[in-house]
Amino acid sequence: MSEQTHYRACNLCEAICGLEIKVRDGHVVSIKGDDADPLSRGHICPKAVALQDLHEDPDRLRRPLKRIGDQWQEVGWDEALDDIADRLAAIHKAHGANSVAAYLGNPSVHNWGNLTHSSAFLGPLKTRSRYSATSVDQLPHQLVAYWLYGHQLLVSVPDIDRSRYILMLGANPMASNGSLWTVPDFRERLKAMQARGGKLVLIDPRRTETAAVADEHHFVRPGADAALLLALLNTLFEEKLAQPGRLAEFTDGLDAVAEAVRPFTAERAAQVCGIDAGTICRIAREFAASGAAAAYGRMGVSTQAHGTLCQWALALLNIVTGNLDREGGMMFPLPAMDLIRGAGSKPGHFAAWKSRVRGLPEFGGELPVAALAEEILTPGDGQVRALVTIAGNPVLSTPNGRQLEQALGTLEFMVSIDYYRNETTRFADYILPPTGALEHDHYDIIFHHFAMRNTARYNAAVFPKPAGSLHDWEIFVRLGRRLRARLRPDARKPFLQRLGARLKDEVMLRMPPHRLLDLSLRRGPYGKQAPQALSLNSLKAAPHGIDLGPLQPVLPRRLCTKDRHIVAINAAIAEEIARYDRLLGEQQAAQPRAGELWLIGRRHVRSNNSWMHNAQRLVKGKPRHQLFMHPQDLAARNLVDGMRVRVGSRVGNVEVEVQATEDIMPGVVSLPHGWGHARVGVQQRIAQQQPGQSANDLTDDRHLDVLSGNAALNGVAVTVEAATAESRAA
Ligand SMILES: Nc1nc2c(c(=O)[nH]1)N[C@H]1C(S)=C(S)[C@@H](COP(=O)(O)OP(=O)(O)OC[C@H]3O[C@@H](n4cnc5c(=O)[nH]c(N)nc54)[C@H](O)[C@@H]3O)O[C@H]1N2
Ligand SMILES: Nc1nc2c(c(=O)[nH]1)N[C@H]1C(S)=C(S)[C@@H](COP(=O)(O)OP(=O)(O)OC[C@H]3O[C@@H](n4cnc5c(=O)[nH]c(N)nc54)[C@H](O)[C@@H]3O)O[C@H]1N2
Ligand code: SF4
Ligand SMILES: [Mo]
Repeated sequence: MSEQTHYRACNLCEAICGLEIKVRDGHVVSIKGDDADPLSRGHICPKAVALQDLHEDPDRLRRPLKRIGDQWQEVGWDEALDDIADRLAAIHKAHGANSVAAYLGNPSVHNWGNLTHSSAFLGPLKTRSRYSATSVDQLPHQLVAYWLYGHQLLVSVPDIDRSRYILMLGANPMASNGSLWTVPDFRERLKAMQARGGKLVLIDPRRTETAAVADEHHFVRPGADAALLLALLNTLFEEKLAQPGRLAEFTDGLDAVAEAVRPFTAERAAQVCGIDAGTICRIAREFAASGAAAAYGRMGVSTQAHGTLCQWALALLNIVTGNLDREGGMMFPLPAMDLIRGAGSKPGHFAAWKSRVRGLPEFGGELPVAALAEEILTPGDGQVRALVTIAGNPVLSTPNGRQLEQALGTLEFMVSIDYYRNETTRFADYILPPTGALEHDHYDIIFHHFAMRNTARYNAAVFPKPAGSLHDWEIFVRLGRRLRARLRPDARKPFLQRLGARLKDEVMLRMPPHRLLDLSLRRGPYGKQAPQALSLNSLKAAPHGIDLGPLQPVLPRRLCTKDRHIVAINAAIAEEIARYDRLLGEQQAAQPRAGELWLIGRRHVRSNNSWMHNAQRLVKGKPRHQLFMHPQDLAARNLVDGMRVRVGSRVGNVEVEVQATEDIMPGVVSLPHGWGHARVGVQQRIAQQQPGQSANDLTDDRHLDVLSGNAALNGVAVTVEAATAESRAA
């Protein structure tokens, strides 16, 4: 057969780069950047090529697996789906809806069928025991967007192509390629900004790959950003630099904000965060004077003890300087398939109920995943007895993974929809493998909501669906049907309502994702706009994607709050600021005890969370999972570079190799997450050759952002000592 060229966006990270994939005889011949993609303009990273490895990986599951003891057996789809529905329904009936929990992992938002159809399966379960990777990630962003702008997805992004100043905290786009900020080719865009006289100021406890290209980098003590951010705000108010401009017409509560941040002087913040007062004041002044500035923060300021406060303060920096919704500042994308204004929009809700054991608040129908293990392990009414995981690996990705592992072993039933037998799915009674990424069509529903330019792109599958396989969304539909038959979730409703719900269901179930896309595109903001009214057909005719132009101001129109006003501060934030003020007063924030160090995480461009270490071409070369530590901290403990050390926290220990580096703040150590593959029952043969250790065997399920319940994965107190001979032998 001759060679064919396919165009397809990469679904591995948030940059959604366009790819040009050449195939012959059912095999990938090459993967390159698609120069004609209006968003990524040819950019790719090394992970794109690993799509081929994923496609060909002999460890990738192709048939449902059933576990009997520690043996795995291939079974047919119908047999598996029937038994799963029976078992889930039985537990549901015996112990109530909340006894069945679900966890949705990160690739759920990168695979559009999961977004459109997971409710077909999870809907009939009607469980409040819902968890996802959101609460080890961006929960504070969503909560703040919901509070300020009335919708959890109304998130603003730096308009880098027109910006003159970016203040960045706790993000490393040179490794991550951007997050809650779809910005393929960050490096070139930054260079262009710098050539225009623009400046990137980075705040991070590690001198990262992004620090290397920034104009200024400042070390900050882990978890102490809130002090810095509140002091920046206070300086703006004190020096009369708070000029919200047109935003003032529809922003309420700015006087209350000024009042609330008054205790946070630059001098006081300097003591806490380690950045001197002069620098703090200078950054505030430069930010206000720029006229096109964006304050942005990601994982380092979300997954820490004051994540929500940090995200709120960042938003307020943009608002009070008039940079929100302004060209070159922080702007809101307007995606072609719009989940904010579209039918079935979910603005969010907060603390409508609490977790059973610890009373943590729900957000948007999900509980913080840091509570999952205790919900399984604690007996009583509502105890979780069955678990469904979809595209996730919480044993490696959520705090106190060892405790979760122990909990999973006690479940009555577990099913995982995943194509790997990984550290989590090995506990399942069934693993249901969906089609691989190149075997289904693709449209990015989520990341166009966070993109620095408005574009739209639909691509057909590269390879036909293999015989006897199912897409994720088809698995959901089949399981959902079976569950409905067994649980009859609407049985108590009046006949007509039941019929209505049934019909709506059937329509949804018969609608593949591309039909839903077509409807949404036609109803969306570009559905009627000449010359290129968007529909599925117009996207099919443009396989490189369609450019919809740079971001435009959208406020106050797009606000989802009452009266379309920004709610600058609410009671919860005001209370949190007061609590933080007290913590600082008692010297309890960001204060390690003698001998302790702060653990933070790290990402690498050749690694993707927990699941791409089975690609030889990504993991080859020197290991990348050492503990980074400052030479000063090594010397203080009589340790040397390259030694094996034992790292301990409240919840556990790991032994790892230590690497000395001046690029980390003294008092801080860094270990990447997603490693720790040396566990019995895992089947990822390449990953197991170089397993590393899991950072989440150290992170603490009790260490949270108090406001949201988001896990504080950064700024965990640890000790480091030499690994003993006997522990090494063990
Ligand atoms: N200490 C620490 N912990 C962290 C982080 C950190 O920075 N530090 N980061 C956190 C963040 S931001 C995230 S997002 C989480 C990620 O945490 P998780 O989402 O729990 O884990 P992943 O490693 O993304 O695992 C993804 C799984 O999905 C499967 N998969 C991939 N594609 C598909 C698909 O299309 N369909 C299905 N059904 N399965 C698929 C893969 O085989 C893999 O098993 O980790 C979090 N944990
Ligand atoms: N190559 C690659 N790309 C990825 C991923 C991946 O695993 N690999 N994962 C994807 C996912 S799921 C996500 S969510 C994104 C994450 O995208 P980013 O947030 O851009 O990536 P991180 O590397 O987690 O960056 C967090 C930074 O915060 C710093 N930090 C830690 N603690 C603190 C603190 O207390 N204060 C401050 N100011 N900084 C702190 C860390 O040193 C680190 O540099 O990346 C995505 N892209
Ligand atoms: S940066 Fe790499 S992993 Fe992310 S979308 Fe682009 S090619 Fe894929
Ligand atoms: Mo993430």
